[in-house]
Amino acid sequence: MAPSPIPLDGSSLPEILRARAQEQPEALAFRFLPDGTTDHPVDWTYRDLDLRSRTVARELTRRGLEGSRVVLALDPGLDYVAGLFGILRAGCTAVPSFPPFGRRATERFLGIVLDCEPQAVLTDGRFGPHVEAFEAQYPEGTGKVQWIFPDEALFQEDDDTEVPVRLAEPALLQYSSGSTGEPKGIVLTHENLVSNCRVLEAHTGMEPDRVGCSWLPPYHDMGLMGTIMLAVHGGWPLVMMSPVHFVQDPYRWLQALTEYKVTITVGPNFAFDLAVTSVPDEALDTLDLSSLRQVFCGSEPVSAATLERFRERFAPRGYDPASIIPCYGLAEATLFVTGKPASGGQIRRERLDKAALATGAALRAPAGADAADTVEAVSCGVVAVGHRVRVVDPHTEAEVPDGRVGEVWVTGPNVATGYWRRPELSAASFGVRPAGSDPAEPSYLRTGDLGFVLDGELFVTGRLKDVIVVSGRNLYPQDIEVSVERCAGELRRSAVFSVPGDGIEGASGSEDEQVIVVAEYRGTSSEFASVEKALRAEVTAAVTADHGVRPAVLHFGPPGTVLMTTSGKVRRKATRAAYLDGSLKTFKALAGSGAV
Ligand code: 649
Repeated sequence: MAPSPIPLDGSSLPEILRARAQEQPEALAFRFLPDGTTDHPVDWTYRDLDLRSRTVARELTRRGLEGSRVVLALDPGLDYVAGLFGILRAGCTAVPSFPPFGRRATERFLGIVLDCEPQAVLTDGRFGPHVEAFEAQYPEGTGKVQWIFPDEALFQEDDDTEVPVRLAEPALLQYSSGSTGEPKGIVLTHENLVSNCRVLEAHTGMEPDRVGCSWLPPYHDMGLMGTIMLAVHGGWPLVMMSPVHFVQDPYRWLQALTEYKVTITVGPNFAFDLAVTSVPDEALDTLDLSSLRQVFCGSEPVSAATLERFRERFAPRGYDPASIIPCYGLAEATLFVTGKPASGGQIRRERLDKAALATGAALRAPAGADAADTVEAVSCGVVAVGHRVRVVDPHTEAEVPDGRVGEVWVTGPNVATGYWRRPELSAASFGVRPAGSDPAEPSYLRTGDLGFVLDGELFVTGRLKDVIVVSGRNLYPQDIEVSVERCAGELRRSAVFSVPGDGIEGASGSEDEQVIVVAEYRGTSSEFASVEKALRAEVTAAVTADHGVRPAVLHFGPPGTVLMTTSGKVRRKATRAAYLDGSLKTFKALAGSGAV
């Protein structure tokens, strides 16, 4: 199953797939676990993927769709992968999405369709009966859409209708996972897609017996560009399951890692927490994680405490903590920006002076400093080969020295060309240069993330838009959220944000921003009623002690109160908007003003 060295220079991904199908037709390409367990795996070789994706391409070509945008709205699975490569092979631009089932998914799907105005949508046959009503309800943007259902009839005979693709042409429009109201499509060229694979391969090296495993949604950057495309580019097998099956029972992820001797996998920080808390003791001895060599952890702040708990629980089952790779990236840069060096050994963590960090200086805390006065930061590693990261003062746009917090700016071949049909926003986000730099320098992407560089490694501290400024100190909501969630096992998720001081009933009319905590309580209304008072006191005490600020409002609600993106990130702005317009979920019978 050793991947053959296919010449990659100047080739696009669909061309690489074709070469793989010729040179290693019988090699396993994808193994899908339809129910999330290892009981009924479905395997596709490179020949299978080649055939299936070619039939999709042929259908698109037959319909005259070359050069057009095709929304890929299928459930996670093998047909999704065939659809993706079929669209690329037909010379179309793929727009990854999910099927429009359910209110939220339909809203987001519609947002994407209205923004990108596709010529076709490749979606689930179960949507067929709903097309007419859907078009009648949303006439603008859907009128010219051709609906294509990849059923058996589509996957038939085999003829070759490959369209040559040009590397500098758009291959994919990636919509970010958060926005419903104002979707932004990131335009990625074939060059971007290949570049991302190449730099990740350079970063991770090439193991002869690599096997990947992913339960990530295939319509977001990490699942799509990080796992599916990387596997085809490298020619090694990828074991996939649906994110739904992972979330229902996270043991399935570890079971697949064990069963298929997986060497490389990936997940956001929350997945590692979930694995620790939800795999029962009695299941532990069915696990063997000793084949794992590279375990990527990115897409949200990487917590040293989480990784430590994961190590404690799974090191006895063969997990090697040196395999973890904290990493940072974003869809605007196709995916990958920084990661722990492959030869990096243990993760790099720094204990920093909390008060200094709040003023923008990353200073190592003196040995023996009180834990309450320090923050533990995990390094996201070194920048991808061929790329450059600079940390810039977001107001003056001048580069700041190492050890100072500023906005992370990135340049290099992974960086997208801009947002679809948004020239002004694209220029402001993608076409900037640090103040005083040579105009001959390449332009940079402003990531909107804050971080600092220490000894050549990037530490991400938070998002510029989320930072709360109280008395001249920068507070990072995710740090406050950790304090909230540590208070009680029944508090599972929280969102922290600020509102102007004069906007709150019962709060002093000060100029400062007021901190609002929204938290989910896992229990019934009456259980909540019995603990509410104690909970309020505990959360207030913890936040005040850890961050020197007293929350003005604690809003508790049932699971679902905190708004999330489809990739599992907290949507602080949306939660704030829902708080302000009174639409947050709450324990109704008990709702008071919430002021403390
Ligand atoms: C970030 C994606 C980074 C993201 C992933 C490399 C099988 C298994 C593994 C494998 C191959 C096969 O969140 C991913 C690099 C994966 C290699 C896998 O290899 N994109 S996003 O556009 O949805 O969001 C971007 C934002 O997320 C936050 C930042 O705000 C960023 O702007 N973010 C982080 N925040 C804090 N710390 C981090 N490490 C963050 N990474 C992303």
